[in-house]
Amino acid sequence: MGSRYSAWSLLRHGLTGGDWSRAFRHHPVKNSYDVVIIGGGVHGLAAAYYLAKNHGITNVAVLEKSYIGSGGSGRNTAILRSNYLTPEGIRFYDRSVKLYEHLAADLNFNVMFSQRGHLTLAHNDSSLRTMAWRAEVNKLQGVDSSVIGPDEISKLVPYLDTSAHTRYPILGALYHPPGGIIRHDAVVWGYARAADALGVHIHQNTELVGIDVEANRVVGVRTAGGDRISTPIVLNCTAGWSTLISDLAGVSMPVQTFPLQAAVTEPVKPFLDTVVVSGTLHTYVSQTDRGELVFGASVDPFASYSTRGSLEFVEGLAGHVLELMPALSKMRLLRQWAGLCDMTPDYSPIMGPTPVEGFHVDVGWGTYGFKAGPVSGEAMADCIAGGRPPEIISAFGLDRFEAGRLVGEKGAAAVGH
Ligand code: PYC
Repeated sequence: MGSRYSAWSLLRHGLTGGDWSRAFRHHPVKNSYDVVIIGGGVHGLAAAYYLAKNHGITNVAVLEKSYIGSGGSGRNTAILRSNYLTPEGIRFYDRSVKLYEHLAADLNFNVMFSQRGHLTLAHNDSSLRTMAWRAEVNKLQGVDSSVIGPDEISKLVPYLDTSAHTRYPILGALYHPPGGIIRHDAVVWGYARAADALGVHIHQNTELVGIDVEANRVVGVRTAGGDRISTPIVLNCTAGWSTLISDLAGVSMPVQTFPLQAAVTEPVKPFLDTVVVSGTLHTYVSQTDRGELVFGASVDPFASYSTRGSLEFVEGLAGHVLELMPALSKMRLLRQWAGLCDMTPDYSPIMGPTPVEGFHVDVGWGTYGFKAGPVSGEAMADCIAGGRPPEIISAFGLDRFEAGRLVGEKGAAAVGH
Protein backbone atom coordinates (compact mmCIF):
# COMPACT_ATOMS: atom_id res chain seq x y z
CA MET A 1 0.00 0.00 0.00
CA GLY A 2 1.51 3.37 -1.01
CA SER A 3 1.71 6.30 1.39
CA ARG A 4 -1.49 7.86 -0.07
CA TYR A 5 -3.45 4.94 1.41
CA SER A 6 -1.53 4.35 4.63
CA ALA A 7 -3.53 3.32 7.70
CA TRP A 8 -3.26 6.90 8.94
CA SER A 9 -4.57 8.42 5.72
CA LEU A 10 -7.47 5.90 5.65
CA LEU A 11 -8.39 6.92 9.20
CA ARG A 12 -8.09 10.63 8.36
CA HIS A 13 -10.26 10.21 5.26
CA GLY A 14 -12.80 8.17 7.23
CA LEU A 15 -13.12 10.84 9.91
CA THR A 16 -13.05 13.92 7.71
CA GLY A 17 -14.76 12.77 4.54
CA GLY A 18 -11.37 13.35 2.87
CA ASP A 19 -10.91 14.09 -0.79
CA TRP A 20 -12.34 10.85 -2.14
CA SER A 21 -14.32 11.57 -5.22
CA ARG A 22 -17.81 10.11 -5.55
CA ALA A 23 -17.99 6.71 -7.26
CA PHE A 24 -20.75 7.96 -9.56
CA ARG A 25 -22.33 11.32 -10.29
CA HIS A 26 -25.79 12.72 -9.74
CA HIS A 27 -27.57 13.94 -12.90
CA PRO A 28 -30.98 15.49 -13.42
CA VAL A 29 -33.39 13.00 -15.03
CA LYS A 30 -33.47 13.68 -18.79
CA ASN A 31 -36.76 13.51 -20.66
CA SER A 32 -35.46 10.92 -23.12
CA TYR A 33 -33.06 7.93 -23.01
CA ASP A 34 -32.28 5.21 -25.54
CA VAL A 35 -32.60 2.55 -22.82
CA VAL A 36 -34.15 2.73 -19.34
CA ILE A 37 -33.12 -0.02 -16.93
CA ILE A 38 -35.26 -0.65 -13.85
CA GLY A 39 -33.26 -1.81 -10.81
CA GLY A 40 -29.86 -0.59 -9.63
CA GLY A 41 -28.52 -3.96 -8.52
CA VAL A 42 -25.71 -5.92 -10.09
CA HIS A 43 -27.88 -7.04 -13.04
CA GLY A 44 -29.11 -3.56 -13.95
CA LEU A 45 -25.74 -1.88 -13.48
CA ALA A 46 -23.89 -4.62 -15.38
CA ALA A 47 -26.36 -4.36 -18.28
CA ALA A 48 -25.82 -0.59 -18.38
CA TYR A 49 -22.05 -1.03 -18.27
CA TYR A 50 -21.92 -3.61 -21.09
CA LEU A 51 -24.37 -1.59 -23.24
CA ALA A 52 -21.96 1.32 -23.00
CA LYS A 53 -18.69 -0.60 -23.13
CA ASN A 54 -19.46 -3.33 -25.69
CA HIS A 55 -21.99 -1.52 -27.89
CA GLY A 56 -21.34 2.21 -27.45
CA ILE A 57 -24.94 2.75 -26.22
CA THR A 58 -24.39 5.34 -23.51
CA ASN A 59 -27.68 7.28 -23.42
CA VAL A 60 -28.88 4.90 -20.71
CA ALA A 61 -30.64 5.51 -17.38
CA VAL A 62 -30.70 3.12 -14.43
CA LEU A 63 -33.70 3.84 -12.16
CA GLU A 64 -33.34 2.56 -8.59
CA LYS A 65 -36.15 3.13 -6.12
CA SER A 66 -33.78 3.07 -3.12
CA TYR A 67 -29.95 3.09 -3.13
CA ILE A 68 -27.87 0.94 -5.49
CA GLY A 69 -27.41 -2.62 -4.25
CA SER A 70 -30.21 -2.27 -1.69
CA GLY A 71 -32.15 -5.28 -3.03
CA GLY A 72 -30.96 -8.80 -3.77
CA SER A 73 -27.43 -7.60 -4.61
CA GLY A 74 -26.85 -6.52 -1.02
CA ARG A 75 -28.84 -9.32 0.62
CA ASN A 76 -27.27 -12.50 -0.74
CA THR A 77 -24.50 -14.65 0.69
CA ALA A 78 -22.02 -13.74 -2.09
CA ILE A 79 -21.38 -17.31 -3.28
CA LEU A 80 -20.16 -17.84 -6.85
CA ARG A 81 -20.17 -21.19 -8.65
CA SER A 82 -21.01 -22.78 -11.99
CA ASN A 83 -21.64 -26.42 -11.01
CA TYR A 84 -25.22 -26.50 -12.28
CA LEU A 85 -27.16 -29.48 -13.63
CA THR A 86 -28.28 -28.64 -17.15
CA PRO A 87 -25.80 -27.91 -19.99
CA GLU A 88 -27.58 -24.56 -20.58
CA GLY A 89 -27.22 -23.59 -16.92
CA ILE A 90 -23.58 -24.72 -16.66
CA ARG A 91 -22.47 -22.81 -19.79
CA PHE A 92 -24.24 -19.69 -18.59
CA TYR A 93 -22.85 -19.66 -15.04
CA ASP A 94 -19.40 -20.67 -16.25
CA ARG A 95 -19.30 -17.52 -18.40
CA SER A 96 -20.28 -15.55 -15.27
CA VAL A 97 -17.46 -17.06 -13.19
CA LYS A 98 -15.02 -16.24 -16.03
CA LEU A 99 -16.23 -12.62 -16.14
CA TYR A 100 -15.95 -12.44 -12.33
CA GLU A 101 -12.37 -13.75 -12.53
CA HIS A 102 -11.37 -10.67 -14.56
CA LEU A 103 -13.80 -8.19 -13.06
CA ALA A 104 -11.38 -6.43 -10.71
CA ALA A 105 -9.04 -5.66 -13.63
CA ASP A 106 -11.89 -4.83 -16.00
CA LEU A 107 -13.56 -2.36 -13.60
CA ASN A 108 -10.33 -1.26 -11.88
CA PHE A 109 -12.08 -2.00 -8.58
CA ASN A 110 -11.08 -4.62 -6.03
CA VAL A 111 -14.05 -6.98 -5.87
CA MET A 112 -12.17 -9.51 -3.68
CA PHE A 113 -13.11 -12.68 -5.53
CA SER A 114 -11.74 -15.60 -3.53
CA GLN A 115 -11.91 -18.89 -5.48
CA ARG A 116 -11.60 -21.06 -2.41
CA GLY A 117 -13.57 -24.07 -3.60
CA HIS A 118 -17.18 -25.10 -3.05
CA LEU A 119 -18.40 -28.34 -1.45
CA THR A 120 -21.97 -29.63 -1.72
CA LEU A 121 -22.36 -32.42 0.84
CA ALA A 122 -24.28 -35.63 0.17
CA HIS A 123 -25.90 -37.30 3.20
CA ASN A 124 -27.71 -40.09 1.37
CA ASP A 125 -27.40 -42.31 -1.71
CA SER A 126 -29.80 -40.34 -3.86
CA SER A 127 -27.85 -37.09 -3.26
CA LEU A 128 -24.63 -38.92 -4.10
CA ARG A 129 -26.18 -40.03 -7.38
CA THR A 130 -27.22 -36.44 -8.20
CA MET A 131 -23.69 -35.22 -7.35
CA ALA A 132 -22.18 -37.82 -9.68
CA TRP A 133 -24.61 -36.77 -12.42
CA ARG A 134 -23.78 -33.08 -11.92
CA ALA A 135 -20.03 -33.81 -11.89
CA GLU A 136 -20.23 -35.65 -15.22
CA VAL A 137 -22.33 -32.96 -16.93
CA ASN A 138 -20.00 -30.29 -15.48
CA LYS A 139 -16.91 -32.07 -16.83
CA LEU A 140 -18.50 -32.41 -20.28
CA GLN A 141 -18.91 -28.62 -20.28
CA GLY A 142 -15.31 -28.10 -19.15
CA VAL A 143 -16.23 -27.13 -15.57
CA ASP A 144 -14.04 -28.47 -12.77
CA SER A 145 -16.25 -30.66 -10.49
CA SER A 146 -15.83 -34.10 -9.00
CA VAL A 147 -17.27 -36.29 -6.27
CA ILE A 148 -14.96 -36.77 -3.28
CA GLY A 149 -15.24 -38.95 -0.17
CA PRO A 150 -15.27 -38.18 3.58
CA ASP A 151 -11.46 -38.43 3.98
CA GLU A 152 -10.80 -35.80 1.37
CA ILE A 153 -13.65 -33.64 2.70
CA SER A 154 -12.18 -33.74 6.16
CA LYS A 155 -8.79 -32.63 4.84
CA LEU A 156 -10.45 -29.63 3.18
CA VAL A 157 -12.66 -28.78 6.18
CA PRO A 158 -11.24 -30.32 9.38
CA TYR A 159 -14.00 -28.83 11.53
CA LEU A 160 -16.76 -30.77 9.73
CA ASP A 161 -18.10 -33.76 11.63
CA THR A 162 -17.40 -36.52 9.11
CA SER A 163 -17.83 -39.36 11.60
CA ALA A 164 -20.28 -42.14 10.74
CA HIS A 165 -22.41 -41.65 13.87
CA THR A 166 -24.19 -38.36 13.13
CA ARG A 167 -27.89 -38.03 12.36
CA TYR A 168 -27.02 -37.25 8.72
CA PRO A 169 -23.59 -38.82 8.04
CA ILE A 170 -21.56 -37.20 5.27
CA LEU A 171 -21.17 -39.83 2.52
CA GLY A 172 -19.39 -37.62 -0.01
CA ALA A 173 -19.50 -34.24 -1.69
CA LEU A 174 -19.49 -32.51 -5.04
CA TYR A 175 -16.23 -30.54 -5.01
CA HIS A 176 -16.04 -27.51 -7.30
CA PRO A 177 -12.64 -25.76 -6.96
CA PRO A 178 -13.46 -22.60 -9.02
CA GLY A 179 -16.40 -21.71 -6.72
CA GLY A 180 -15.93 -19.18 -3.94
CA ILE A 181 -17.07 -15.90 -2.47
CA ILE A 182 -16.80 -12.25 -3.44
CA ARG A 183 -17.46 -8.85 -1.87
CA HIS A 184 -20.98 -8.23 -3.21
CA ASP A 185 -21.20 -4.48 -2.51
CA ALA A 186 -17.84 -3.93 -4.23
CA VAL A 187 -19.26 -5.57 -7.35
CA VAL A 188 -22.20 -3.16 -7.29
CA TRP A 189 -20.01 -0.10 -6.72
CA GLY A 190 -17.48 -1.20 -9.33
CA TYR A 191 -20.13 -1.58 -12.03
CA ALA A 192 -21.79 1.70 -11.00
CA ARG A 193 -18.52 3.62 -11.18
CA ALA A 194 -17.51 2.10 -14.52
CA ALA A 195 -20.98 2.63 -16.07
CA ASP A 196 -21.02 6.23 -14.85
CA ALA A 197 -17.58 6.87 -16.36
CA LEU A 198 -18.95 5.73 -19.74
CA GLY A 199 -21.87 8.19 -19.54
CA VAL A 200 -24.69 6.11 -17.98
CA HIS A 201 -27.02 8.06 -15.65
CA ILE A 202 -27.74 6.33 -12.33
CA HIS A 203 -30.83 7.72 -10.59
CA GLN A 204 -31.25 6.57 -6.99
CA ASN A 205 -34.47 7.17 -4.99
CA THR A 206 -36.32 7.12 -8.31
CA GLU A 207 -39.26 4.74 -8.24
CA LEU A 208 -40.98 3.58 -11.40
CA VAL A 209 -44.77 3.97 -11.31
CA GLY A 210 -45.75 3.50 -14.95
CA ILE A 211 -44.62 2.05 -18.27
CA ASP A 212 -46.33 3.64 -21.27
CA VAL A 213 -47.18 1.26 -24.08
CA GLU A 214 -48.77 2.34 -27.36
CA ALA A 215 -49.78 -0.08 -30.12
CA ASN A 216 -48.02 -2.88 -28.19
CA ARG A 217 -44.71 -0.98 -28.12
CA VAL A 218 -42.94 0.71 -25.19
CA VAL A 219 -42.83 4.50 -25.57
CA GLY A 220 -41.85 5.71 -22.11
CA VAL A 221 -41.87 5.43 -18.33
CA ARG A 222 -43.11 7.52 -15.40
CA THR A 223 -41.53 7.91 -11.97
CA ALA A 224 -43.01 8.59 -8.54
CA GLY A 225 -41.27 11.99 -8.61
CA GLY A 226 -43.34 13.04 -11.64
CA ASP A 227 -40.69 12.50 -14.36
CA ARG A 228 -41.96 11.38 -17.77
CA ILE A 229 -39.16 9.78 -19.77
CA SER A 230 -39.59 8.78 -23.36
CA THR A 231 -37.71 5.64 -24.37
CA PRO A 232 -38.15 2.78 -26.85
CA ILE A 233 -36.51 0.17 -24.57
CA VAL A 234 -37.20 -0.76 -20.95
CA LEU A 235 -35.27 -3.55 -19.24
CA ASN A 236 -36.74 -4.98 -16.03
CA CYS A 237 -33.78 -6.04 -13.83
CA THR A 238 -35.60 -6.20 -10.51
CA ALA A 239 -35.75 -8.98 -7.94
CA GLY A 240 -38.71 -9.21 -5.60
CA TRP A 241 -40.70 -6.73 -7.67
CA SER A 242 -40.25 -8.34 -11.07
CA THR A 243 -43.91 -9.31 -11.41
CA LEU A 244 -45.17 -5.88 -10.31
CA ILE A 245 -42.86 -4.03 -12.75
CA SER A 246 -43.79 -6.41 -15.59
CA ASP A 247 -47.49 -5.89 -14.79
CA LEU A 248 -46.96 -2.15 -15.50
CA ALA A 249 -46.17 -3.11 -19.11
CA GLY A 250 -49.09 -5.56 -19.21
CA VAL A 251 -46.80 -8.63 -19.19
CA SER A 252 -47.53 -11.41 -16.73
CA MET A 253 -44.59 -13.36 -15.26
CA PRO A 254 -44.80 -16.97 -13.95
CA VAL A 255 -42.97 -15.96 -10.76
CA GLN A 256 -43.70 -16.25 -7.05
CA THR A 257 -41.70 -14.30 -4.48
CA PHE A 258 -40.31 -15.91 -1.32
CA PRO A 259 -37.95 -14.53 1.34
CA LEU A 260 -34.62 -16.26 1.91
CA GLN A 261 -33.07 -15.65 5.31
CA ALA A 262 -29.39 -15.40 6.14
CA ALA A 263 -27.28 -14.58 9.19
CA VAL A 264 -23.75 -13.62 10.14
CA THR A 265 -21.66 -14.31 13.27
CA GLU A 266 -19.06 -12.32 15.14
CA PRO A 267 -15.64 -12.45 13.43
CA VAL A 268 -13.15 -15.16 14.43
CA LYS A 269 -9.72 -16.18 13.16
CA PRO A 270 -9.75 -17.81 9.72
CA PHE A 271 -10.49 -21.54 9.93
CA LEU A 272 -12.86 -22.21 7.01
CA ASP A 273 -11.49 -21.56 3.54
CA THR A 274 -14.08 -23.52 1.56
CA VAL A 275 -17.77 -22.85 0.95
CA VAL A 276 -19.82 -25.70 2.49
CA VAL A 277 -23.40 -26.46 1.40
CA SER A 278 -25.75 -29.12 2.77
CA GLY A 279 -29.02 -29.55 0.92
CA THR A 280 -30.33 -32.07 3.44
CA LEU A 281 -29.69 -29.72 6.35
CA HIS A 282 -30.93 -26.70 4.35
CA THR A 283 -27.87 -24.61 5.03
CA TYR A 284 -24.58 -23.26 3.65
CA VAL A 285 -21.68 -21.51 5.30
CA SER A 286 -18.58 -19.56 4.33
CA GLN A 287 -16.11 -17.36 6.22
CA THR A 288 -15.59 -13.80 5.01
CA ASP A 289 -12.23 -12.04 4.79
CA ARG A 290 -13.25 -10.22 7.99
CA GLY A 291 -13.65 -13.57 9.78
CA GLU A 292 -17.45 -13.64 10.12
CA LEU A 293 -19.31 -16.82 9.25
CA VAL A 294 -22.13 -16.19 6.77
CA PHE A 295 -25.00 -18.68 6.84
CA GLY A 296 -27.95 -19.04 4.53
CA ALA A 297 -30.89 -21.39 4.20
CA SER A 298 -33.53 -22.38 1.69
CA VAL A 299 -36.41 -20.00 1.00
CA ASP A 300 -39.15 -19.56 3.61
CA PRO A 301 -42.05 -21.96 3.05
CA PHE A 302 -44.56 -19.19 2.19
CA ALA A 303 -44.67 -16.41 -0.41
CA SER A 304 -44.04 -12.96 1.08
CA TYR A 305 -42.30 -9.61 0.47
CA SER A 306 -40.89 -9.45 4.01
CA THR A 307 -37.15 -8.84 4.41
CA ARG A 308 -37.16 -9.33 8.20
CA GLY A 309 -35.51 -12.25 9.95
CA SER A 310 -37.40 -14.68 12.21
CA LEU A 311 -36.49 -16.50 15.44
CA GLU A 312 -37.74 -19.75 13.91
CA PHE A 313 -35.10 -19.41 11.18
CA VAL A 314 -32.16 -18.88 13.54
CA GLU A 315 -33.25 -21.75 15.77
CA GLY A 316 -33.40 -24.14 12.81
CA LEU A 317 -30.18 -22.77 11.36
CA ALA A 318 -28.23 -23.14 14.61
CA GLY A 319 -29.40 -26.74 15.03
CA HIS A 320 -28.39 -27.68 11.50
CA VAL A 321 -25.04 -25.87 11.56
CA LEU A 322 -24.11 -27.59 14.84
CA GLU A 323 -24.85 -30.99 13.32
CA LEU A 324 -22.24 -30.17 10.68
CA MET A 325 -19.70 -28.34 12.87
CA PRO A 326 -20.28 -28.98 16.59
CA ALA A 327 -17.23 -26.83 17.45
CA LEU A 328 -19.20 -23.69 16.57
CA SER A 329 -21.50 -24.00 19.58
CA LYS A 330 -20.01 -20.95 21.36
CA MET A 331 -20.21 -18.59 18.40
CA ARG A 332 -22.58 -15.64 18.61
CA LEU A 333 -24.79 -14.46 15.77
CA LEU A 334 -24.49 -10.73 15.09
CA ARG A 335 -27.38 -10.10 12.74
CA GLN A 336 -29.82 -11.68 10.34
CA TRP A 337 -31.72 -10.49 7.27
CA ALA A 338 -33.74 -11.72 4.32
CA GLY A 339 -33.62 -11.19 0.57
CA LEU A 340 -36.45 -11.68 -1.90
CA CYS A 341 -36.27 -14.59 -4.33
CA ASP A 342 -38.40 -14.66 -7.47
CA MET A 343 -38.94 -18.36 -8.09
CA THR A 344 -39.92 -19.68 -11.54
CA PRO A 345 -41.52 -23.10 -12.11
CA ASP A 346 -38.26 -24.64 -13.43
CA TYR A 347 -35.73 -22.80 -11.20
CA SER A 348 -34.17 -21.08 -14.23
CA PRO A 349 -34.33 -17.33 -14.97
CA ILE A 350 -36.48 -15.53 -17.55
CA MET A 351 -34.39 -13.43 -19.95
CA GLY A 352 -34.99 -11.63 -23.21
CA PRO A 353 -37.81 -9.91 -25.08
CA THR A 354 -41.50 -10.15 -24.15
CA PRO A 355 -44.70 -9.92 -26.22
CA VAL A 356 -44.59 -6.11 -25.71
CA GLU A 357 -42.06 -4.68 -28.15
CA GLY A 358 -39.20 -2.91 -26.40
CA PHE A 359 -40.00 -4.42 -22.99
CA HIS A 360 -37.23 -6.83 -21.96
CA VAL A 361 -36.83 -8.86 -18.80
CA ASP A 362 -33.93 -10.22 -16.79
CA VAL A 363 -35.87 -11.70 -13.87
CA GLY A 364 -36.85 -14.89 -12.02
CA TRP A 365 -33.49 -15.23 -10.33
CA GLY A 366 -34.58 -17.43 -7.45
CA THR A 367 -31.67 -17.97 -5.08
CA TYR A 368 -28.91 -17.67 -7.72
CA GLY A 369 -29.17 -14.13 -9.10
CA PHE A 370 -26.07 -12.50 -7.71
CA LYS A 371 -23.70 -15.05 -9.21
CA ALA A 372 -25.22 -14.41 -12.66
CA GLY A 373 -24.83 -10.61 -12.60
CA PRO A 374 -21.96 -10.21 -15.10
CA VAL A 375 -23.15 -12.74 -17.69
CA SER A 376 -26.73 -11.45 -17.45
CA GLY A 377 -25.58 -7.88 -17.98
CA GLU A 378 -23.44 -8.90 -20.92
CA ALA A 379 -26.17 -11.06 -22.50
CA MET A 380 -28.98 -8.51 -22.01
CA ALA A 381 -26.77 -5.79 -23.52
CA ASP A 382 -26.17 -8.08 -26.55
CA CYS A 383 -29.91 -8.82 -26.71
CA ILE A 384 -30.88 -5.13 -26.75
CA ALA A 385 -28.11 -4.02 -29.09
CA GLY A 386 -28.48 -6.98 -31.46
CA GLY A 387 -32.29 -7.09 -31.45
CA ARG A 388 -32.47 -10.74 -30.42
CA PRO A 389 -31.32 -12.98 -27.55
CA PRO A 390 -27.75 -14.26 -27.90
CA GLU A 391 -27.27 -18.04 -27.91
CA ILE A 392 -26.15 -18.15 -24.26
CA ILE A 393 -29.65 -17.12 -23.03
CA SER A 394 -31.76 -18.58 -25.83
CA ALA A 395 -33.01 -21.38 -23.52
CA PHE A 396 -34.29 -18.89 -20.90
CA GLY A 397 -36.98 -17.05 -22.90
CA LEU A 398 -40.44 -16.36 -21.46
CA ASP A 399 -41.99 -18.37 -24.30
CA ARG A 400 -40.53 -21.63 -22.92
CA PHE A 401 -43.40 -21.95 -20.43
CA GLU A 402 -45.98 -21.98 -23.21
CA ALA A 403 -43.86 -24.19 -25.44
CA GLY A 404 -43.09 -26.66 -22.62
CA ARG A 405 -39.29 -26.29 -23.02
CA LEU A 406 -38.44 -26.03 -19.32
CA VAL A 407 -34.82 -25.92 -18.10
CA GLY A 408 -35.08 -27.87 -14.84
CA GLU A 409 -32.39 -26.63 -12.43
CA LYS A 410 -33.98 -27.64 -9.12
CA GLY A 411 -31.39 -30.37 -8.61
CA ALA A 412 -28.60 -27.75 -8.53
CA ALA A 413 -30.31 -24.98 -6.56
CA ALA A 414 -28.14 -24.07 -3.55
CA VAL A 415 -30.11 -26.16 -1.09
CA GLY A 416 -33.37 -28.08 -1.31
CA HIS A 417 -36.33 -25.73 -1.73
O1 PYC B 1 -27.11 -21.11 -5.60
O2 PYC B 1 -25.11 -21.19 -4.70
C1 PYC B 1 -26.30 -20.86 -4.69
C2 PYC B 1 -26.79 -20.10 -3.52
C3 PYC B 1 -26.09 -19.78 -2.42
C4 PYC B 1 -26.95 -19.09 -1.61
C5 PYC B 1 -28.15 -19.01 -2.21
N1 PYC B 1 -28.04 -19.64 -3.40
